[in-house]
Amino acid sequence: MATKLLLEHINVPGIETYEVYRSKGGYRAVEKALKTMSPDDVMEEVKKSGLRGRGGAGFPTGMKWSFLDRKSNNPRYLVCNADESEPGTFKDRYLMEKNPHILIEGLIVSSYSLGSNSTYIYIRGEYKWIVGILEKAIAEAKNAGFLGKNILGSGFDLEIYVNNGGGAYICGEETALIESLEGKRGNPRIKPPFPAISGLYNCPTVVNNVETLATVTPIINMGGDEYAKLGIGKSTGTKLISACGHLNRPGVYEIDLGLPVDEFLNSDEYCGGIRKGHELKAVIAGGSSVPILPAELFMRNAAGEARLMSYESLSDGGFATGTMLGSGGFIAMDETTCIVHNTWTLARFYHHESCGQCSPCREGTGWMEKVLHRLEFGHGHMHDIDLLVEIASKIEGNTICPLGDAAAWPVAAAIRHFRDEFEYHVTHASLVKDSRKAHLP
Ligand code: L3W
Ligand code: SF4
Repeated sequence: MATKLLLEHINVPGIETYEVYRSKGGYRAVEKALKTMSPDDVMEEVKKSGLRGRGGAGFPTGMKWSFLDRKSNNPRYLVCNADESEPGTFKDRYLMEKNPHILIEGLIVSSYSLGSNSTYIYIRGEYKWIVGILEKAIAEAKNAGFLGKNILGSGFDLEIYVNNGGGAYICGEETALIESLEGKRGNPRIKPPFPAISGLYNCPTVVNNVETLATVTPIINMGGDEYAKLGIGKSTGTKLISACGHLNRPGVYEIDLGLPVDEFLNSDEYCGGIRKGHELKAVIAGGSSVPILPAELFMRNAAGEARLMSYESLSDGGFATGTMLGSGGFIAMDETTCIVHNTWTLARFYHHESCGQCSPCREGTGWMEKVLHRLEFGHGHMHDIDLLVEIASKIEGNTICPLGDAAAWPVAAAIRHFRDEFEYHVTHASLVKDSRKAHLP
């Protein structure tokens, strides 16, 4: 039976209200932390838990917190990254919409540990209706004495503010988010300095994803050591996965890290298998920025060993056979999917969302989109396929922020694993042209 920490009460009627959340043991973590623990004790529990950033990078949360410059005389800030814009990723939306108090509770405990008296939730422009849900939860928590001045007599003051973004994917990159929060255009900054040293208003800042900060609530309740017993190896605990595509049961699931991928795909507790009469062809396992892999690379090997839903197992084999757990946006595609079409669609997205600061990303994403358009609509040449690989290699590692890599990897991986489909679009150009006529933009 899967462990439920974040989604335990998700279907309890009224769980989005303070009264019901409290009746289910809500705000116990705040009471425990502020009455019985020092800020450093809280950080120690987070370190012991082995929690890693749930937004995509998987960076150890306790280590990130320990980088925060505590000697600075400037204020310190905690910023919650709710700019969930990665295609295929909708787990933070689900959590904030259905159980906002678990996030607010995690934010209070985390702010106490980091010494942040003003904490911000930066939420993507398209999630406008969730702003009201969060603000209501914040008002309820304040009314109950869990926010404001001298919380529970601890001497700790905290206000939480919600900031609605303008709808740009790039504002999910932590330094672009900070620029946007300061009222500027959301252009990523060059790192270092990392936000831990110079972040919001050039003050020490920690930026963590919604799921990461919500998970601090159960970690404090159960203790870091107990949390670390869940999961596998350095992939401790549970993870929210948003599953979509050609599945019988798409949705948001909380899994114990280390769950075999084939079990996640086929069990009725999770995705319930591929839609009737079809076969799995490919999977993007961690949001659109991670390499696509053919179905066979997710299946058991000859020795019966399974590929696991963990940071390590999914990246096993590097770019030859591996991908990433990323943000947990699991996109399943059956044999009706055209990989060329899919790759072109993603290339359009990244070109549109590039902030334009660095030439390899600004120009490269544009060229990849153009060349893929040629191939998709039956006007491509054989040499276009290697041209795409070359453009992707010129972008990778040569840009200010990870959007460049995120744009390059899906294209490179699609050609690495499905080259025959790109070739088919050249060798069967007239067939492709006919089938695409109706879809020409
Ligand atoms: C202080 C150091 N801090 C690293 C911090 C750094 C950041 C974190 C991880 O991109 C990825 C991206 C997307 N001193 C530090 C330090 N840090 N060294 O650790 O840093 P990094 O650069 O590895 O990652 P990132 O810039 O946070 C995130 C991928 O995730 N992704 C994202 C999807 C988008 C969503 C969404 O819509 N919600 O999740 C999916 O795979 O491509 O590679 O905080 O400051 N020495
Ligand atoms: Fe902007 Fe792309 Fe450079 Fe990131 S990699 S800073 S999105 S141009």
